Amino acid sequence: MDLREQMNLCDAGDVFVIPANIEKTFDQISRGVGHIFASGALPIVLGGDHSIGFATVRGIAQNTDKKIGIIHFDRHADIQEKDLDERMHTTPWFHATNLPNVQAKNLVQVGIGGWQVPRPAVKEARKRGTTILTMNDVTELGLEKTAEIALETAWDGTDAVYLSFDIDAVDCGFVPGTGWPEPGGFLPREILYLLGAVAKEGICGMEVVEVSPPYDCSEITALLATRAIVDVLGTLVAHGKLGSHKSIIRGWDA
Ligand SMILES: [Mn+2]
Repeated sequence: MDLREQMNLCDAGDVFVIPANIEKTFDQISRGVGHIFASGALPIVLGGDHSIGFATVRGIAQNTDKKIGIIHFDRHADIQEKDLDERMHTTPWFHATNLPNVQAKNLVQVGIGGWQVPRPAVKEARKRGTTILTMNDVTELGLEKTAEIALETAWDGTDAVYLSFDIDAVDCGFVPGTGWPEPGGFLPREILYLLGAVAKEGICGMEVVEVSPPYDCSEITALLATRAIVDVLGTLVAHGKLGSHKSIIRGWDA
């Protein structure tokens, strides 16, 4: 498949953020992503660290009256309320699942089990009843069953699903260009399979986060991030789901 024959691709450029002011940065990201989403385009967001997950989901959630589930690939749970008294890259899902149309029961977190999974996050995930599939769970269940559980959870009573891919879900041997490299994660072919398997049902947006070019070698991390995105886009086309998100946009009639 040639994606350029199937869709119009546009680089909307960077969101104008203020790195020293994370709350203002969140507002800017939500406005930017919300604007793209409300236009009917499918937002594909390249982070940035995982703090943006709250702002990206909020941007979409604010432009629909429908419910949104989240499929989250990561070695980290990222669901504690604060870190060093701030909202940051360990906290997006606490705040995203406080949004009125994003429920914690529709958040599925796949690949968790890095050495930096703080107790406050585990406590919060249990309290809110998110679904965590650790890397060991994935190994025992197999990829196909893992994708099935992820889809069932995220789509339970929802109208759309957001896909959040933290590159550190992949074993650090394949992704040196990230801030929290973790041994023992997915193989590239495993994560590409899973991303495709969950994208088959359609998505209302996608982000790839925690890619850090200054730490990268031979751009191999950036290459995997790119491959993840084009595989998801190809999957949407192959399954007739490209543009399926438009039906949930508030005020959209086509
Ligand atoms: Mn992570």
